[in-house]
Amino acid sequence: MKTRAAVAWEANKPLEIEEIELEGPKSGEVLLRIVATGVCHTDAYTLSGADPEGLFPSILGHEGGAIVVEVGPDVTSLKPGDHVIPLYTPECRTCSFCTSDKTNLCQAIRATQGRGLMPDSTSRFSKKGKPIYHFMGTSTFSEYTVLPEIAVAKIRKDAPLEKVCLLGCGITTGIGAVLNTAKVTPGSTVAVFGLGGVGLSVIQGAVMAKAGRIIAVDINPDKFEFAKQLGATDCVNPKEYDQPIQNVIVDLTKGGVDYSFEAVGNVNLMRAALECCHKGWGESTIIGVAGAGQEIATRPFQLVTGRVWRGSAFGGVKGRSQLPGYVDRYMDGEIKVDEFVTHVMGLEDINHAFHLMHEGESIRSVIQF
Ligand code: NAD
Ligand code: DAO
Ligand code: ZN
Repeated sequence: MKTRAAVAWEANKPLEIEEIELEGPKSGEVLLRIVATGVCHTDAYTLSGADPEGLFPSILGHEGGAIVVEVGPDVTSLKPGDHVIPLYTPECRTCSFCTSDKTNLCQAIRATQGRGLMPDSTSRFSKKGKPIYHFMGTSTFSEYTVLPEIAVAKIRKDAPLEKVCLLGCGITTGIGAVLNTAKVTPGSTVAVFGLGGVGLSVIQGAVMAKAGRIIAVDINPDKFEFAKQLGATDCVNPKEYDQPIQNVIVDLTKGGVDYSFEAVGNVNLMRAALECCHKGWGESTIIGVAGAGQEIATRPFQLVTGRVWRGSAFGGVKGRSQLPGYVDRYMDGEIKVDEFVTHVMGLEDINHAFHLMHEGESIRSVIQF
């Protein structure tokens, strides 16, 4: 079949909107109609060419809301008409990672997904016979896309897909990092570095965990108003201080925070986030994805004296089992999503969505097909 898609033909070039060919679902795969998709920092990172694993040409996009159109042979858990969210972190429920109960990082299709291919090592997308790569196993910048059944979370039909698409990445990641990875305890003090969609959702998670104090850190003061609306108790701009931001936070909290989160992807901030933690028990969670080849550093004595460094992918959330619960909590008013949608546009304007993100003018742009 044909599908209208935004194609990334080359790194650092605008996406091109065009009709391409899409092969139907094979065994264990489903054909989805994408109703809406968010545009995330990670799409921009890969498009920029800075991602060493970025493949071109490809169809980017990973924050989708979709409807199942057709199922391939051997699909048992989905049927046409089901409303779904694509998962860049699948859940096969049988691999050693899925059955470990220690991680959400399913490895069932990791190798082919990383090579921009479906599990049978081929692509479903092409143009004039030339294959176009999948991206993060999701490729939501296309009106139709094909995914493995294990990479699709079925959700309730009354949830608006043009909103809950954002639960496919940033919002769930921030909340999950607090609730599943750090397991923030009531009354504790939290610092979050970076107030994009992910960091703002760390604030949401910290409120849900009943944190006593939530310190929001960003170099763009325009982000502070929404952070406060979500529940931040203090807003700190590192540019207003002439000492390292970790020292500022240690002073502010009389010893350091119980939990910190880095949601920027800056290795210097990752160090600051660790070092603003309280001696003896403070725990820092890295969420941000740093540039290729970058490394983190701190004095090992920071860890010897009780601070803990950890990381979180997709908020530790197992997509097929747990994401429907996040949709329920949104529908019950417990998770805010609508407020994160600052811009809505058609696929033809998707390059403008990237521009708004680079200028720090959007939290999330949502593309509606
Ligand atoms: P974003 O670009 O919307 O937000 C980043 C924020 O950081 C902005 O508000 C910016 O002003 C702020 N910032 C930049 N430099 C700063 C500095 N030196 N000090 C303080 N604040 C600074 O990004 P996002 O969509 O919220 O994503 C944040 C990070 O999380 C990215 O690296 C993204 O790739 C990553 N991410 C990780 C996962 C995961 O599963 N681990 C999932 C989604 C996104
Ligand atoms: O299992 O090795 C693996 C890969 C897991 C991918 C996790 C991705 C987390 C961060 C990506 C940025 C989110 C858009
Ligand atoms: Zn698995």
